[in-house]
This record gives sequence, C-alpha cells and structure tokens, in this order.
Amino acid sequence: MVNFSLEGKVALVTGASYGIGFAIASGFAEAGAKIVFNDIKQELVDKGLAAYKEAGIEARGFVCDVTDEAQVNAMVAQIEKEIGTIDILVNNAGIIKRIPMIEMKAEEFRQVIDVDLNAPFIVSKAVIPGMIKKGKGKIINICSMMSELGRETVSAYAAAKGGLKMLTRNIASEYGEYNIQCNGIGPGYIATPQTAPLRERQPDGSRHPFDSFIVAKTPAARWGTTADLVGPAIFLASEASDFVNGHVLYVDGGILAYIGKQPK
Ligand code: NAP
Ligand code: GCO
Repeated sequence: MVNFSLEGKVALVTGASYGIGFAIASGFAEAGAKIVFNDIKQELVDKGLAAYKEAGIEARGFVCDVTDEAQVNAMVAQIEKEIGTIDILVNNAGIIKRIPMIEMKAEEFRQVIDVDLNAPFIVSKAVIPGMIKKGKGKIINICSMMSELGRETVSAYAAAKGGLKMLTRNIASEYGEYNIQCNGIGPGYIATPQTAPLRERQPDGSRHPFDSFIVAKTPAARWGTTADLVGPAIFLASEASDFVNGHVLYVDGGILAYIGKQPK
C-alpha cells in the first residue's frame, strides 16, 4: 500500500501565515502532520495561528526572518527541543519585486535573492543535520515558472528561482545517501496576494491584460488556486516519493507545455 500519510511527522513551512504556504501546511495537517510555521511579524504569526485554529489545526508559529541565520538557527533549535526533529521542510517564504532591470537598484535585487535563494539555503542547512540523525527527511523548495522562463521586470526573482532549482538538485545530490529527498514544486500562476496586482480589474471593469495573457497561456484556461498545490506537496512530503529526488514538479495547468492560445 503506497503511503501518502504524514501521521506523526513534524513539518516546518516557512512564510505560511497565508497564501501557498498556509494551504500546503493545512493539507499536511489533514494528512496527519504537526504544523510549525514562521512569519516575519508577530501580528502575521497571530493571524496565521487564528486561521489554522479556525481550520481545526493546532499549529505552532514563530516570528523569524528566514534571511537571518541566527534567528533561523534559534527557531530550529527550539522546534527540535519542544516538538521534535523536523521531518519535512517547505521553503515557501518568498518575495518578488517587479521592476525593469535597468531601473532596479542593486539593493532591491539583493533583497529578492536574499529571501528567495539565500534563505532556503540557510533554513535547509539548519534542518538537514537533524534529518541526517533521524535517517530520513523531506525538503520541498517552492520554485516557479521563473525557474525555467524569464519575463520583463522579474530579473531578480527569476535569477533566485532558477538558482533555487539548482540548489534543490544540489541538496538532492549531496544528501540523498542519508535518505533525504529534496524536490521542488513549480507553481504556475496562482491567485494569492503576491499575484493580486496582476489580476486586479481595470478602471473600466475589464480584466487586467496580464490576467487575460496568463489564461491564454494556460491550457487549463484558468489561474491556479492554492488548493491545486496541496496534493503534489503531500506526495513529495510522503514516503510515496522516497525515490523521487532532485525533481521540480511543475503544477502549472500545462503552461510550460503550451505555446499559448492563438489570439482571435
Ligand atoms: P505571498 O502571498 O506573498 O506570501 C509570502 C509569504 O512569505 C508571506 O507570509 C510573507 O510574510 C513570507 N515572507 C516573506 N519574506 C519573509 C522573510 N524574510 N521571512 C519570513 N517570511 C517571509 O506569496 P505566495 O503567492 O503565497 O507565494 C509563496 C511562495 O510561492 C513564494 O516563494 C513565491 O515565490 C512562490 N510562488 C508563488 C506563485 C504565485 O503565483 N502566487 C507562483 C510560483 C511560486 P509577510 O507577509 O510578513 O511578508
Ligand atoms: C510574475 C508572477 C510570477 C508568479 C510565479 C509564476 O510577476 O510573473 O508573480 O512570478 O509569482 O512565480 O510561477
């Protein structure tokens, strides 16, 4: 019997007060996992805790900036002391800055790289020793269409998510012998606060041009929802994927396979 259960596992999902992280953590809880999450501000951790409680989930929340190695190490040590070894890590926390490259300040570029690439390195580095001791572990990095494709204004984000794909492959290569599997999930265009600016209605009530563009580029002819990511995440977090390693699973409705609908 293939085991998709996460019963008794401890799952840390970073940046999971809402959005994709919240949906994945909620799905993990339904599959039996104990949920731990962090956010950068106490009020967001509190908001997240209330949302988990409303969903019937007793989560633990920590205030932690994932780019701060000292904060990350302290959070992981506290989790391991109070709850147990982290069996599943989802590096979900992320930001985007949509600025034409030649107008982007170097500091802005660095900020995106820091959260979207350096932080998954920092958090994975903190969590892997416990997984090695336990003899198993699952790391899931939330990549992106921009791990494969570029587009105007997202140079920093694409560089980070492309790097995150290769960090995923390298963790898989370096720690596979310890029965640690590291894979990525590459969401397509998902309706969350991060993409809200790309979907907002125009003053005349029409759809945002980017909204129409994405629907035409997606065979499923719709934006993804956070719920679309839960099954793939449970698969990669469970024993059902113990021989899947270094893979980025694109959950994009078919965008990467499709040239796009011909304009009428
Ligand atoms: P979101 O709604 O913007 O949520 C991002 C989360 O990360 C927020 O809770 C945010 O907390 C947290 N965060 C940001 N910087 C942090 C830091 N330094 N330390 C700790 N937490 C931090 O984004 P989302 O759409 O759910 O995306 C989640 C992940 O999926 C990101 O990695 C994103 O790149 C990726 N992704 C999204 C899409 C999409 O279409 N939405 C598609 C592909 C990939 P604050 O609110 O406090 O900043
Ligand atoms: C953008 C979007 C995308 C999505 C996602 C696609 O501005 O193009 O924000 O980057 O967030 O990463 O997979």
